[in-house]
Amino acid sequence: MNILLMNPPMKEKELFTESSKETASIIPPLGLAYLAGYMEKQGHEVRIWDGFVERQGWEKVAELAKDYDLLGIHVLSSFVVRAYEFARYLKERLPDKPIVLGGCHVSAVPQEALSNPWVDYVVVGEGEETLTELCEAICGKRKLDTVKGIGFKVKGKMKFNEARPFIEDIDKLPFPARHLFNWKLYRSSGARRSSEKRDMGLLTSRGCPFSCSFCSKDVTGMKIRNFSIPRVMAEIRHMVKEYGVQELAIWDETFTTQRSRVMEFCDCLKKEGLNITWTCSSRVDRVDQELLSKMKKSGCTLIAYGIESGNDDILKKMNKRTNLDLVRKAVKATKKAGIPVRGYFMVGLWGDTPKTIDDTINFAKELDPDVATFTMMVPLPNTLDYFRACRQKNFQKEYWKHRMFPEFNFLEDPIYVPEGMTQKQLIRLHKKAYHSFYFRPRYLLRQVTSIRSFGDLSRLIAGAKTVLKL
Ligand code: B12
Ligand code: SF4
Repeated sequence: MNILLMNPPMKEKELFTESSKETASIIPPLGLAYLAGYMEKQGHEVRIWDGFVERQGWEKVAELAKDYDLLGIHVLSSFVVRAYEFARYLKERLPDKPIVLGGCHVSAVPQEALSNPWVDYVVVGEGEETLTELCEAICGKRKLDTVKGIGFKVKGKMKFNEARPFIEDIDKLPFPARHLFNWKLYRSSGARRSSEKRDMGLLTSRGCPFSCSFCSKDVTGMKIRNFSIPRVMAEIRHMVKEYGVQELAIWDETFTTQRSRVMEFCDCLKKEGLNITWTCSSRVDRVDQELLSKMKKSGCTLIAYGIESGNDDILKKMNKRTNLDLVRKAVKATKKAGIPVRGYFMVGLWGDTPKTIDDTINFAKELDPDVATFTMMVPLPNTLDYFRACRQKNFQKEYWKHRMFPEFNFLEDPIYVPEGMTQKQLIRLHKKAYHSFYFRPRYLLRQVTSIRSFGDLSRLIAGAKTVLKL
């Protein structure tokens, strides 16, 4: 079959604010590349059309879509409004083309996604095997009832098949089809990376065994499934050879969960002698000095920790299973190993008050990471925080149907305000977090003295402008 996989079309001003558009990265959708790689291996012709970066009008896309047998749309909760609108637009113009929705949002609330009259199928969870079987069913080679993990319609009535188990042996998946991206349309900024090197995202595993209350886990689940280290090395060699990658962004949900595997990864990467650096995300309870030194020696140039809050009680409420002392220890050890730290903090968490948010701001300053991000908590569908928020009177339960919340469009109108706080207070504290973290004399001095190139300088100016305009 000819398959067109799409991100819904977004305008630049919808993705970024005026202040963030210079500093924000635009990163290709890796999930669609996994899906496309697998479908190509099964003999299908696949194209990825990424509406976040492509600038053709909707008519042009409908024109393009005429040549395909199946139209697939990736749906994150942040872009639901547009994804549904786009599905409708395509269905009205091409009524005979099957429209399939997949992705995190669809996996969290499949009934809602399928209830759109212009959607024919939904894929719940990992898409590789499910879409393959769905294509077979659409071609008449098997019955729809036998395809695990889908929802479909029979005479207008929704029907959902049995759930599909997670893919156990993920090593059997081919490399993501990165060749389908138009790389010229993407860019990486210093905000996410550790340098100006050419970087690219990579997963070495799927799944995370923790259950933080805000985290959406409907696609990859609780059990960690690893790509074998030889396969990871093969993918890295491929990325270096084909795309000239100089820095890897390891997007595993929490890379250092399995200590001995990370040790092996570091040894093997060093042995490869590729002269590349890498960054990753981790948990503060899953690092130690020996591991960090090894990571540093094998080229790790940034670790992003989900620190979330500066208040132990809030950390408990969100089931983070960490505490402030563990955070302090991890950040100290990471700095000692010579690896820059990015701290992810959240404001407006369940149970947050102006006092606990102030604790978070003060804790961020005490830790003094190289980069800090303060996100307003959005209760994603099918998470514990979502169900908690639904019990609050002022919470709009289907907020995603009414508004979008892209990554860099800082929220002027928070989706969730903790009980007992006002929207105004939350917005003020969010701004305060950025201003008071980034405009500290100590931080500014360190940034200025670390300028080594024109690129460093322009990133610093762009970053300062972003924070100033908040
Ligand atoms: C890496 C990552 C990022 C990266 C890059 C994402 C990218 N461009 O690939 C960055 C840092 C940019 C990012 C940003 C954001 N992210 Co993010 N991110 C991730 C992370 C850690 C891995 C993504 C990934 O590669 N997954 C692995 C692949 C295999 O899964 P997948 O993408 O879902 O695709 C599979 C299936 O869903 C399905 N599928 C997907 N699309 C389709 C379409 C069809 C037609 C079919 C049939 C199947 C199908 O098949 C795919 C292959 O199995 C996930 C966590 C996770 N476990 O997924 C969060 C995650 C996807 N992110 C999330 C969020 C909320 C965001 C932001 C909105 C945060 C924000 N507001 O600031 C932004 C959105 C920005 C944007 N422009 O997309 C949430 C999404 C929850 C939701 N309900 O939508 C997740 C799940 C994190 C979490 N646990 O809460 N993210
Ligand atoms: S926030 Fe991180 S550690 Fe917590 S459940 Fe999600 S991926 Fe796992």
